[in-house]
Amino acid sequence: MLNFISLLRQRYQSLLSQLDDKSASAITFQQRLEQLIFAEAFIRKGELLEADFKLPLQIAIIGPTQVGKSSVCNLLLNNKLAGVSALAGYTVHPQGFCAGVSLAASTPLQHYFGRYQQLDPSELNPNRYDCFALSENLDDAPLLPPCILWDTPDFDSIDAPDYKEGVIRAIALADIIILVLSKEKYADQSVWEMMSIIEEFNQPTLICINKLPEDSESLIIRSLKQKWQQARTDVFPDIIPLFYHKQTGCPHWSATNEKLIYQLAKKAIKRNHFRYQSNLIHRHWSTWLAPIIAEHQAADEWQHLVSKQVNYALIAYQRDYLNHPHYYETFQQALIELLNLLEIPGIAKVLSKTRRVLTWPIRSLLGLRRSHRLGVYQSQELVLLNQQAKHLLIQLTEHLLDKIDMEGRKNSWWKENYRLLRQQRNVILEAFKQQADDYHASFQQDVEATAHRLYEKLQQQPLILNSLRTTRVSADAVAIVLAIQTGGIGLHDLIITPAMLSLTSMLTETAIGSYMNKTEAQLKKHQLETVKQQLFIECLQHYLYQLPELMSDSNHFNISPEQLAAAEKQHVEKKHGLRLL
Ligand SMILES: Nc1nc2c(ncn2[C@@H]2O[C@H](COP(=O)(O)OP(=O)(O)OP(=O)(O)O)[C@@H](O)[C@H]2O)c(=O)[nH]1
Ligand SMILES: [Mg+2]
Repeated sequence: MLNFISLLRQRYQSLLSQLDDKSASAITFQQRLEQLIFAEAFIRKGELLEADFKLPLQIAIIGPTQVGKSSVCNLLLNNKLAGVSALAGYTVHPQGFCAGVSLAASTPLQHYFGRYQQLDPSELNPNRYDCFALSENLDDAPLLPPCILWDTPDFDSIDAPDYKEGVIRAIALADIIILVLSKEKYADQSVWEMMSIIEEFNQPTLICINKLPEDSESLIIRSLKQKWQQARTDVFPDIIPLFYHKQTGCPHWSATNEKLIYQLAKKAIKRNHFRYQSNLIHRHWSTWLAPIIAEHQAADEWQHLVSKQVNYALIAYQRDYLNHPHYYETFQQALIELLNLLEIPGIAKVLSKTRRVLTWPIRSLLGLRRSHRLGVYQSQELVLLNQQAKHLLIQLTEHLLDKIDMEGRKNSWWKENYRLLRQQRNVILEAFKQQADDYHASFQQDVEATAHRLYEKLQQQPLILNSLRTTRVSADAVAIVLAIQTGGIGLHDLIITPAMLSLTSMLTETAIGSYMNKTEAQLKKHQLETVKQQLFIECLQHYLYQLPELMSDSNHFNISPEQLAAAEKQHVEKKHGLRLL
């Protein structure tokens, strides 16, 4: 699950970098990105618990800028370790202070913080955010149970977005939260947004109201309670009012609240972490995945569109070639091959030469063009197939333009697909042409096989065979062969010449007529299936289906339905307690 959440986070991050900061989608994506960083950090915390590192109690002091977080941290540590300043956004790194525990006990935290580097507080650089510090508090801290106390950066100042990830990591790590607020800041939207997001962590919380003016305590607490109830569904936590102590220059923690943090520590129950983790993911799951599902739907729609166009192309292929009385030539090629097999004296030699021209057109074409001695034979079928492929791409381009018009601002997927189709057009057409040439060349074997079947059938009818051998076919055929050789006529002209007509009529009128019709129908059926599979499905449709996969990760999530399904499965299993280790 961590891998999938990290992947989602990365994709949201790169998409966000492409968006205009102020756009509505940028704001939504920013929110989701934050939720994902929270979830990622919380899952990492779960990994620490699972590995049973016996980590000390973690307490995070959080709050908006200048409320006195670092001052409260020092107060609790009974030491001046955290940097205090009147400059807003002074603390920019999570800083952990080991109170009553050794620094060595915090070693696993480097794994938790991932790309964040652990440094000594003296090494922290205010201009580099991806680090955190850990140090030991050597003084007695009577208000704290043994723990690591974290001073954190603010989450509301202008620069906060730059270092917020550090705050999020410290918060997700914490077993206890100490929220520090002041009279000026307790009502800020940023505070309650944050408190709402982290409710799912179920961390025992304490609120410290710092810089409190005399006599304003009850009024602020009442108003604060309202704010809490608007943002959260859990019980309103303990409040500690902190008054300024003139002698120390620090807030003052009253003796009556001395044991409060010890009591909170007892409430910090780690064993429920996985339930909270799964609730957290469950709460946001559908929102996080919505744009990915939208991409999958667009891809499905695209595939539907492609297969519809492929079907139209196949219908056109049947209408304009297979079932076209003038243009269909494949079976006629079988008949020419039959002529050859009949070995009619006088033309056998000429025919066998011509056969190479007629039945191996692609291979011959090159030779023919080079020699210029023979007319160029161009397969009607190939011309038509390549035209169909071009037409199909034009139709798809038009559909994509319509889609872009219809979808308004949400059309980036379609725009990108349109761009890719235009960019890949020639590659696709060239691949199709190549595939069509290969098909056409290899299909001649089926043509020959058909001729052989007819010939075998004729051999069972010696009377017909003999009369065929003595027809005037020979004289006509020689004339036709010569005509083709000089480039005067093409194959479809040959079909309607007296030679072919006499051959075909002879065959259809004799006893093998029905067999011949059946053989022709079989050849056509097989041809349709071959063209459909090899050219339209495995070539054209395959290329077009895969087009969206060329989209760049910086513009699109590009998370496959399989990846999504695997993550869904893991999520459901976790939800039902079957934790995957
Ligand atoms: N008057 C008064 N000032 C205080 C009190 N606590 C802290 N301060 C002052 O408030 C300023 C900010 O204190 P910090 O503890 O640095 O506040 P912070 O929340 O850590 O601030 P950032 O790190 O910038 O987010 C400092 O100048 C402190 O001296 C208090 O109780 N009363
Ligand atoms: Mg500070």
